Amino acid sequence: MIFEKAQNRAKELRDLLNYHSHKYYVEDNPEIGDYEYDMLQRELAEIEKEYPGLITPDSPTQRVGGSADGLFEPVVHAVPLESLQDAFSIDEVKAFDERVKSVFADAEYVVEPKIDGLSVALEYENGVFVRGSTRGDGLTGENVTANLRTVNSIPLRLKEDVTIEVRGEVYMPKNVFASLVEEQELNGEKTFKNPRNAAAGSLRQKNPKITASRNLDIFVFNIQQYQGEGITGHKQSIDYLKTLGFKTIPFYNKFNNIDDVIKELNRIGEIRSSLPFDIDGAVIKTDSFAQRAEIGSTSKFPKWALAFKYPPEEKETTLIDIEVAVGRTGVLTPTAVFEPVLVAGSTVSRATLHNQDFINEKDIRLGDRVVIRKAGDIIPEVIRVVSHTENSEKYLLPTVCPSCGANVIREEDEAAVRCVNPECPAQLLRNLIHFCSRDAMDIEGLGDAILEKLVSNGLLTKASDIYTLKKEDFMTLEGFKDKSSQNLVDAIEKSKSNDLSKLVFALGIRHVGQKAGKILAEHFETMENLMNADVETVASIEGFGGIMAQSVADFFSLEQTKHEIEALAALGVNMVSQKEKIDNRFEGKTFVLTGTLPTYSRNEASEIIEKFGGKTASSVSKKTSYVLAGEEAGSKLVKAQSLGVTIITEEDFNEMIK
Ligand code: 0OX
Repeated sequence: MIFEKAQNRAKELRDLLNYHSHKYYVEDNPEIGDYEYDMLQRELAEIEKEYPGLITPDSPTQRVGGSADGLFEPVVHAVPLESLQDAFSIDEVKAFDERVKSVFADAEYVVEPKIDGLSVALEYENGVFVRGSTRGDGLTGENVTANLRTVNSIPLRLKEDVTIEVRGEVYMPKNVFASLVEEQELNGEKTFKNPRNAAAGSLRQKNPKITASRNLDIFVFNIQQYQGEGITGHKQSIDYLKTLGFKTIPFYNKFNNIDDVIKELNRIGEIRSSLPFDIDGAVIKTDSFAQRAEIGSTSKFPKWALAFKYPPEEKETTLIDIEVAVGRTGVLTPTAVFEPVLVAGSTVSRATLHNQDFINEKDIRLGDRVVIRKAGDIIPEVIRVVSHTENSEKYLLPTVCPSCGANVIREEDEAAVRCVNPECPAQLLRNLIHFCSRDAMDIEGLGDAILEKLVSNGLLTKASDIYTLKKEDFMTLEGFKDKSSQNLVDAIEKSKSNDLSKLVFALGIRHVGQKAGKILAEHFETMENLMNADVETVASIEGFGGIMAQSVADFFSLEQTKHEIEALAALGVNMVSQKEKIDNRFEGKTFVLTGTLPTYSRNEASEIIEKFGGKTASSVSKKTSYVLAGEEAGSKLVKAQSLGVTIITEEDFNEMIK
């Protein structure tokens, strides 16, 4: 094709594609089929391939695979993207109205849904989309132009060649979210919690192709910057944004009194769960820009707008069961299992009951009729009991651990009931990770992943099993060779001679941190003494409170603990404190070193002297206590003799430090 013809056709195709893209993605009213659209797009791509100079930033071929320049670089917003003040009751809405009306008795309001997505700013120069950024902290966001270009409802070229900055909310439609989660589940991937998180995760992709595959959408609801004239109010501005080709906020009705505003809030609340996108409220905005300017803003939000938050939807159901699981920290967590109910757009059948106090407070019993809602529209929770069944009894958490059968403990001032059995399988991995960690037994190389494998292979059922592991055991693990296996065996062996303080900390006794481990080891000197100590003795140690002492006593009173300590000792793990008592035998003494000592270097000898509280000096004086003389000692030795300073040999020195 000759260049001029190609140029004309390319322009024609771009305009056609932009037109049909708008019909499809913004108006939801396509005029041509997907096939026809693809053919047009392919024709344009072919021309652009032949004449790359014809590629323009607003070409529909540039949505995916266009430039990713500046992705995630900071963008300072010329006009801040303000946030909204929240209101949770109609009274607060009325108070807002009074505040506005006290300034402008004739104020009118626009009510729009509050989309639960991510705010972004879109900048257009002469009608062409040039930059898009996240809200960030409102003042500075991140450049996400390449990712926003993949959002089909964001026009790459406006219908007028205006220079304008707008604000909108990028969101993931509910149905898109549902299929994404289904796909993630199928692939065994971590799933997104809600459409908002999914939208955020999709917009923060380094690869715009992934963003493109997520089918994000946008609603534009604000003009941030615009030089044009004649727009004096919010409703009018959104109408204008619509004519420019933006997909604007779906309803934005104007009202001249607060009662109608409240009716609109209720109407939106009622249709909320049937909308194809998540909303977390409705926004009330003073319509007139002139009035807005007068009313002004606080440092955080405009005083002319308010976000009304809907209370979470509530549903009644029957509590069928309470399941109790033991977490990796040993805490017993009760979960309510109820007849499935549809709440805030999805079916739920389980909710955490947190702990015994929560159950007591609400007097939750098996068989109850209960009210469920979703906190933040996401996490199901039991909010109250409607009625008990006849003859029902108060529910109590089990007194033994459902995982290992050991007695559970509820500490004073603590809501949680926990299993402190160090051998409890539910807590095993966490305990092992802690046991091997640097501040504990410091077994280099024995990290989370290897421990997990050893546990799942059945090679570790308690910490003491670590000391039974052989090189061959590691060789069976993927990726382990002779050398790496030997290194682990050596690291395990080395840890046997750790100080008692490390072992005490490694045992993972609740409330006993590294420092407390050290104090206990130093105080009791042996594991045996520590195990036999009663609560009072432990509590009498400085820095030990009642809770800590009780926790130590509880831990050592368990049969399982006793077995474990015996096993560790039998496998050669050190059970005594090696704390060097502070020995200041050289306190106040000054040594001068001269000549070459038979075995110590000067540095080594100085270190020993200092360790015992002594000092070294470089010249001999009357104040010198000893001159440690080696071979070929020179003038210093002579001076020492003349001053009558005691002269010692290395042999004498060794005697002194014995
Ligand atoms: C939304 C939404 C967010 C403009 C002035 C203060 C906040 N999430 O749907 N923000 C605003 O308004 C901005 N409106 C909305 N509809």
